[in-house]
Amino acid sequence: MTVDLVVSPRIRKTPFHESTVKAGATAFTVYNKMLLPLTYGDLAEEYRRLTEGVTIWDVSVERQVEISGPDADACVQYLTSRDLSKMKVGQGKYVAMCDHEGRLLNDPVLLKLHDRYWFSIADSEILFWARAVAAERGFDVTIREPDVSPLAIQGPLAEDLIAELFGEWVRDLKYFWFDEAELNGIPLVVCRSGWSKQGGFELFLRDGTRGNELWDLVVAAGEKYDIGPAAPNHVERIESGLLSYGGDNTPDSNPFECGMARYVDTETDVDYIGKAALQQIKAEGPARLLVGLVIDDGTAGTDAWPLEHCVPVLQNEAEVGTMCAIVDSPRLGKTIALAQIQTDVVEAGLPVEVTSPDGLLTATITALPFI
Ligand code: THG
Repeated sequence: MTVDLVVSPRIRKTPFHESTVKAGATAFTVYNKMLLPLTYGDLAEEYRRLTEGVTIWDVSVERQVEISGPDADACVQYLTSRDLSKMKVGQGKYVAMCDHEGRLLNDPVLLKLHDRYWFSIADSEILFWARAVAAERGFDVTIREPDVSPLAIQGPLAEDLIAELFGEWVRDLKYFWFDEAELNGIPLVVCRSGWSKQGGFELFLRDGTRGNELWDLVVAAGEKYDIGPAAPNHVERIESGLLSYGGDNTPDSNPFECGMARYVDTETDVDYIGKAALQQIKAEGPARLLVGLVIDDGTAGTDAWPLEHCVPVLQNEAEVGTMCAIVDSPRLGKTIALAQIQTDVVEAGLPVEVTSPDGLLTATITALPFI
């Protein structure tokens, strides 16, 4: 039986969609109201290529929320719980956006271009939020979703490939820094970034009509590096401790409970939404922490990818947290998980138990990242 996908203007195809289908994408999900390819049918091979070679990912779903105009600096700062006063044009920063209670609304990569900012967002409605805040505050800004779609090139061989396509200058880009560039006249931003710790770049396509052309150019140049199609990799990102917003946290989590403490500046003169709440949470200490779990023995039904429901974490039969992701790590040879666990339990450092199809499994709490 084949099931056709019904796409409407509500659920959008990406500029690379045709290429991903041709390359053999076998599963998609919806993210920011757009189709995100998840795999090309062999996750083990995609993981191997990502950790040893180079892969190409359609991550157009990381939509940009663009803020420009006379008050852009002030508006962007007010939306961000990180001090941006030293941020330079050409720089990107991983940031937290919080509400007035300090709840995490999104964890974008923020790019500062010469005349505008892009919040490169995870899966939540930041366009509405930013427009509402700007209007209520009277900021003189224009906020829109531009025609910009990131294509990630990830893996240890990514730098050689990107240098071949764009020149040796890309090797000097620091993490999250970027520059504007063209490939065959296709307008792009080339940024050293991506949702893996294997090294790599993102090409922000600035003309959605030319996505398949860009895909083909990268794949042709990547042939000699044995490039292959892949997608944000659940196993690698858990090993690397990268947050999946909405996957690892609840709508009530604050950034301290999501492993984002180092991106919250509470001792700063700049003002931003949620600052007082975040100062108070920091002073009192967060209720939970995002930590790693190493499962002591057995497998916890890890083919259930991703976990459809978060499951309780127990200690002496009492619920002390929630586990929302679990995988077998090829590089560690262990089953590992991400969980939000009560701070006092984390600090005590004693083993916990997770519920699994195999029954209760003992697990050791560990700091992130695993690798
Ligand atoms: N690329 C782009 N936009 C994005 C993502 C991306 N938007 C949503 C989502 N991914 C944002 N989430 C992350 C999470 C972690 C990192 C990048 C994006 C990351 N973290 C490094 C770390 O944790 O070690 C470094 C962060 C730092 O120290 O500044 O890279 O992938 N365009």
